[in-house]
Amino acid sequence: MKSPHHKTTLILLAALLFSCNPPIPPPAPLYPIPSAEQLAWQQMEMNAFVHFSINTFTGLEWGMGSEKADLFNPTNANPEQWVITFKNAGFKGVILTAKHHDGFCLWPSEYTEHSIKNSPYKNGEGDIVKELSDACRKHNLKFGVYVSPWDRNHAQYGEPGYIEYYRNQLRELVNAYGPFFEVWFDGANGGTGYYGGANERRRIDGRTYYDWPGTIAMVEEINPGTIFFSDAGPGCRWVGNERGIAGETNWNTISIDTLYAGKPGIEHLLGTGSEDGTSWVPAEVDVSIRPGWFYHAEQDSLVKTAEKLFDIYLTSVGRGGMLLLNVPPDRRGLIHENDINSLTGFRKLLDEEFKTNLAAGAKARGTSYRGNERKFSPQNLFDNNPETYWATDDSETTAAVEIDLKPDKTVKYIVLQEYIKLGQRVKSFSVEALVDNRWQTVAEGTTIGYKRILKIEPVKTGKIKVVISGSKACPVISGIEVY
Ligand code: FUL
Repeated sequence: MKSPHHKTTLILLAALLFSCNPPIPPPAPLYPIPSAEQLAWQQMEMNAFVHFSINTFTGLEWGMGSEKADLFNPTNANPEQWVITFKNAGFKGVILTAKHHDGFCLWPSEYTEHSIKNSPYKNGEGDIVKELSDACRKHNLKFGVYVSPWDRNHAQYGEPGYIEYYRNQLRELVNAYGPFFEVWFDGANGGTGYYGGANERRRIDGRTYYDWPGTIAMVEEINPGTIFFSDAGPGCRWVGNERGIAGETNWNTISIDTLYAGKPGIEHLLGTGSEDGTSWVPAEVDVSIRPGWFYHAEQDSLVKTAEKLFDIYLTSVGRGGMLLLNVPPDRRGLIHENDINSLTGFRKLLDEEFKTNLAAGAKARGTSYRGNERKFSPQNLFDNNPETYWATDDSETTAAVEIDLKPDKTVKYIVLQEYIKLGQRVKSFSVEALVDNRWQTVAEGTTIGYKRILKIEPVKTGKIKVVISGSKACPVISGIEVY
């Protein structure tokens, strides 16, 4: 029989061993960090925007608000065709202009007569918001709405009564067609409008008039977890242009207390975010597949090509942003053939260009990793698991990893991903390729964020090195792909 002393000695020994080698904790979060909803939203990467309304039938981009409801008359509307088109192209969600600046509602709102219920579409029995949200549910895409705060039809626009009306409409929408993954608050306001017949210019103070916190709290109560888009977030922010381009430096962080929707002069800041920003508000890159946001037959020949869409993908998703690509249905109520062709080509390009990850299963050597623990080793970069990562000790803010591709491969793209659950950290990095036994710099950059795609001059190489040259705290990288 073993003595009780023997047992005590064993326990002591184990305790001693454990105290010499306590498990290395993961890096502490670097605040601000994304909410669970923001994280899921960023992982969607690409969504479709649908501008469809009275403007589709008048040829305008901004209706005055005086248009007769009977102008809205799609002959063959088929929101399911839109959804199938978007799904085939790789989009994960759809956002519809339930109401644009002219105030016309695509659902039979009980709060106004300026809606689809007074149009010839399905003899006033149609409801595009319902038809599209049903189709999204059927095909497993997420659904959201754009509800223009500026309403050129409403008589009370500019007065408190309109805010009540706006909130009633939002509540009506969320209750009937929610949950919404995103709600879009557009900052645009040109002043003039029909305003119930007044036909005048009305100014509002964008800082105070809408009382966004009150509106957001109301929607949140019915539909928790919605991402609210505006120039000032809080869920996601406008990227500052409508050309499909996020900043090459793109922080998810920004200080929103001084911002508000429609504030002039903040476009550049919205594109880059700020390194020391106090809130997590990722950038959304909204851009149209056509010159206009609404369908105009004369723009049928001006649909962006598959190649152009691919470039936009690189400057949006490839810079850590969300791509919101507008594809407007035509007067039939269908996505036009030309748009479908471009989208099909775009999807083909994505599949071809990112077909084989040359780093999958590669051997990697890191200059260092956290506590020399396998849990944090660079091998995690290639396991295709977004939950594992390569991290260094807290004291290190630079690091490098070498990826063995042997035999030599031709490399065109490098994809880097930070583990943003613990915050955005990397401030500068470079990528090198070993050519004729010499390291050549093939790409340099600042931020990485959720995803950074670097298109490089094609290079034949057996080894790629990613160098993190500056980071706000120890770098935490979840993936590197090479194509
Ligand atoms: C802008 C609007 O004025 C355009 O008509 C369009 O809806 C675009 C997405 O946002 O601010």
